[in-house]
Amino acid sequence: MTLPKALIFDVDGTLADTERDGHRIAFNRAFAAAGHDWDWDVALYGRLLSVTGGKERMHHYLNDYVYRGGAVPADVAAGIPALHAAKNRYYAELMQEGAVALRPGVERLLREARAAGIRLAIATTTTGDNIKALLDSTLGPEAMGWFEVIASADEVPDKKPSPAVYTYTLEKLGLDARECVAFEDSENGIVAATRAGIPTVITVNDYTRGGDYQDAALVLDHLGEPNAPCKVLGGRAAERLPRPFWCVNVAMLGRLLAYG
Ligand code: XBP
Ligand code: MG
Repeated sequence: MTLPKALIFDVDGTLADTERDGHRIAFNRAFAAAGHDWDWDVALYGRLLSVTGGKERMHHYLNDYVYRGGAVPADVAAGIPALHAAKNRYYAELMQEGAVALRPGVERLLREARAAGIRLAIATTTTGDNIKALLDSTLGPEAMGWFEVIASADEVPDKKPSPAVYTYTLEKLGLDARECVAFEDSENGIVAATRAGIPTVITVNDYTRGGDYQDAALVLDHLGEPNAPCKVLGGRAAERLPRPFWCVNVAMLGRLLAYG
């Protein structure tokens, strides 16, 4: 059985529900601290997630929701980087408090992959500090070292759905796309990974369920745990899975690649 040579993970929404329970709350704290009456509730944040990148998301919100097509005042636009930096400080605090847990099956699969000698990488639109805050609080400070390549907005400014963060990751790993499996949770994520040619497993969350994942190898509700089997929601390889199927493990990822 040929195993994948590397697993490449998105962070927000894939490793953990950081969007709803982390970034969203941190944005709201930063807005309040700066005296803005902007409030991103759970539903509104779901709509704003169509724009990747925290700074880009704030620009979009100001344009479409606050100033509604009128010009955003220059001083408000100029305040976005500082607001974003404050958001990231609140985000780090939330992670330290343990506000967000990893999604089912994530830690299990990471540990299985390491035990099998499969290389690990991260390809995300968020920043290195935010990745570290999440991994430190959920897996411990050594977990950053589990990932041979960490490709974030710090390394690759082009945000998903651009494939740039994935092509950069492949280049650093020195691997072909079809030797790897990507893990994503969103439409922007599947477009990015697919444009880079990487077979992709989607684990949907409350924000991304119902998206267009026709290019995915597999669409699941999560990666599965012994006490919480995953559900198959779709994907090109769905019909060819071993039965009973309850979790993503390294052996089935090898078969997934073999299906083509
Ligand atoms: C994640 C994002 C990010 C986060 C917030 O997308 O779009 O903008 O929402 O992080 P993906 P920043 O999961 O596809 O990588 O504030 O650091 O942008
Ligand atoms: Mg994501």
